[in-house]
Amino acid sequence: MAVLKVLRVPNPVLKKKAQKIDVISDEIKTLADDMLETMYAIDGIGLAAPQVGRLVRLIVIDVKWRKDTQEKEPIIMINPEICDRSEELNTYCEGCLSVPGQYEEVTRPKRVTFKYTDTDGAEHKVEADGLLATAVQHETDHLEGKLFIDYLSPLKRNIIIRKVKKMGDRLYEPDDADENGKEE
Ligand code: K1U
Ligand code: ZN
Repeated sequence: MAVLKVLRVPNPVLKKKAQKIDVISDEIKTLADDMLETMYAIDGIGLAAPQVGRLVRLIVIDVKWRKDTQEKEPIIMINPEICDRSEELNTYCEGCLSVPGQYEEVTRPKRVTFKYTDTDGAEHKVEADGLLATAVQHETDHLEGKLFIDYLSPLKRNIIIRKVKKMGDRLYEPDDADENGKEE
């Protein structure tokens, strides 16, 4: 397994639509394992294939991940699709591994029903709320080339992109933030 490089805004790959996976090849299974290793290595709860430069419809999520106990409950989703969204909304302060160090409130449907294929080719349909519902929506947005900052005003979005560009390739350190959690 390998830790992959995660693309950051404004990389144009992040704005592209990912392609459906027709064959669950060994290459796709290895990519899924590498994405999980990458997600755990940088403390994420999700990761989508476009974030590691692969334009295929593959996401991984683990909302149960706890670094201290190493408790894990990974889900690998091939061709995930949201089939139903609640009218009731929920606001969550989201982050993104492609927009390091930046957190903003995003309002989305509170509950969703989604389906996906696992690496053995079995189909699953799941009803979710809470963090899983938010994470599935965030990750499936990545497959459409949409980022959480696209829900913000153009002004806020451009300020965030400028901050991430300024950061270059260096790792985000929480020390970069001031006492309000905002970066210099
Ligand atoms: O897609 C990604 O870049 C991963 C992203 C997923 C996500 C975070 C928050 C809400 C929805 C989706 C992250 O994991 S960023 C890390 C993070 O914000 C977080 C980490 C642990 C618990 C909660 C959030
Ligand atoms: Zn993201």
